[in-house]
Amino acid sequence: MFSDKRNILQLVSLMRKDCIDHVVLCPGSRNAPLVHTFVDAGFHCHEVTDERSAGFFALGLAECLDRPVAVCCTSGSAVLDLLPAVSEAYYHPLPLLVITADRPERWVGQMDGQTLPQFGAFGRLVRHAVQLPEPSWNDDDAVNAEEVWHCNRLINEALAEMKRWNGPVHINVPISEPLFNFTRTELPDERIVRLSKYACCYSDFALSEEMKDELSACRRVMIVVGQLTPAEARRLSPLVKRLSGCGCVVVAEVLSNLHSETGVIGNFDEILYAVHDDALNPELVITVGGHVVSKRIRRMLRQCRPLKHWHVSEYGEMADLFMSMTRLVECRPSDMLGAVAEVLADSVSMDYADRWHRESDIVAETTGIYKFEGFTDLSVLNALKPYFVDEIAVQAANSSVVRNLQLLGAGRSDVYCNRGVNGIDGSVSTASGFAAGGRDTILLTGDLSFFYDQNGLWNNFVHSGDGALLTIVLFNNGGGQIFRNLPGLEKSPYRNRYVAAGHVTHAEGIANDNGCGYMRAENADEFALCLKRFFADDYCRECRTAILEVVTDAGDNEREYKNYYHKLKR
Ligand SMILES: Cc1ncc(C[n+]2csc(CCOP(=O)(O)OP(=O)(O)O)c2C)c(N)n1
Repeated sequence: MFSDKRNILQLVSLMRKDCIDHVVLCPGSRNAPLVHTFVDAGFHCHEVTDERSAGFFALGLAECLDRPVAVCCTSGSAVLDLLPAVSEAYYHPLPLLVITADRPERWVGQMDGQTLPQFGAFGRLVRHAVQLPEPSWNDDDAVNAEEVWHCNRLINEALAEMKRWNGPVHINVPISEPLFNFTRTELPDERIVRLSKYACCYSDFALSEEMKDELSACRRVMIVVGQLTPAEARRLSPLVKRLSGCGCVVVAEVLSNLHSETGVIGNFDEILYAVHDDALNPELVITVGGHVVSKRIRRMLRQCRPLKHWHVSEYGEMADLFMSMTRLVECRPSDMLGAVAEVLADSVSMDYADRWHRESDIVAETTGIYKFEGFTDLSVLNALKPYFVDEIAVQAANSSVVRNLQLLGAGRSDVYCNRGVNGIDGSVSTASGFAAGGRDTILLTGDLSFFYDQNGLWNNFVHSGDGALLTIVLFNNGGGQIFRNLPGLEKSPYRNRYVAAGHVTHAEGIANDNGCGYMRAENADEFALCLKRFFADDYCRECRTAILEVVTDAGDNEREYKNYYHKLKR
């Protein structure tokens, strides 16, 4: 039996028709009619208490399932606790359907408790926000019939905007009392509006004559690939390979999920550290994908100001990252790269690409024989590489972890990271949600990110031990290691305590509280002993979620990091 609230049933019916069948549910009374209906209607329901965590959990699920996921919470500050995940979803982007239960509008601001202006609360960080009316079941009343249509239209609008932008949308659902009548036996058969944008817009994408001329006039063409989903990366791989083979320099970070056999230059950040040579500067830059981690490539391109910069954005967003954009191309990356490959074929000279590849080989040779000294974040990460295999997804937290991963690579694993707004506030929850989606996951995280989001372990997925395995490697260097790599900040005596938030916390208690397996290694010998046991099949399967805490020294890490780069200098 479902709730008797018509707006709720319209929403649930449309979500089901739209195949949005995973919902992260947060506790509360105002949203209880929604919660009850989702569960009773057979949705995949994931209980998460902390809304901040729930939002990120939903993002992890959406990444794993590669489709929209909903999160549903009660009224009041619970809504605002979703904001960090909403902002990540906006800039990442990821399709997140935010459903918030509310009091009827007449009670907002009347000291009625747990009430604040929810409609519009996410401001510019959602692609669309709607507030549903509360139609009754009286279909004989013409005004009410319009309310029913209005409610349907608003929900359809929100769902369409979520898909159009692949981003977050907000549906605020006022629910009048009485709240707990679960008397309806069926969901209404709602009219759904399908969005058919892709099929009609992109099927015959080709470059304009003007673009062809611009492209042919440039001898040094660089393609910068930012963060891609693994699925996007697989689609792009053959095209990237083709483009690399016809003289384009394709630079791609680990988060692009493009592998070396496509001919991409993955160690471009190290190259730019080692060599300063104008011959490496491009004339035309084409950017595809999401965010780029490397500051060096941004700095280099801002300084050299390429003649042309074409930014490819499926959603048509201006991102003039190198202060030199000359063209915004609104299409899918695969369409664009396919069209570019058609034009270039073998007309571009290989000189520019050869130069980059020579530099890449020299850097690879140096890093290939680099001997990690001591027990550091880098040496530990290097030792983990054999575990980054095809079937495993790697979730990287922000800060040093994602940068170190960029240096050492993630093997054959698909890699994910909350790079939308680079928060340290949701990595554990995102990884939890991802694993709840059914795929074995390794989370690599720094200590501040881990302790910040420890509620990411406080959910039914981790506690029940059902589903895929979640393996967490926690690099505990006693604070924000990244702040030791910021030139100039060492001049502040307050760096370690206040900026890097130095601490002496360990994760054992958190692991125990949440029923997770736990091992700790404080030196190379302990680590060697732990490693095999930790990743052994029986240990992981027994624990389901397990944490390996490696305790490293921030000073040693700093030295190793600098040394690693220093060896590259010529
Ligand atoms: C929510 C949020 N608060 C603050 C920051 C600023 N910040 C960026 S990196 C960082 C330190 C992260 O430290 P840790 O997770 O331990 O990683 P490490 O650099 O030590 O590997 C902080 C505080 C942020 N990105 N997000």
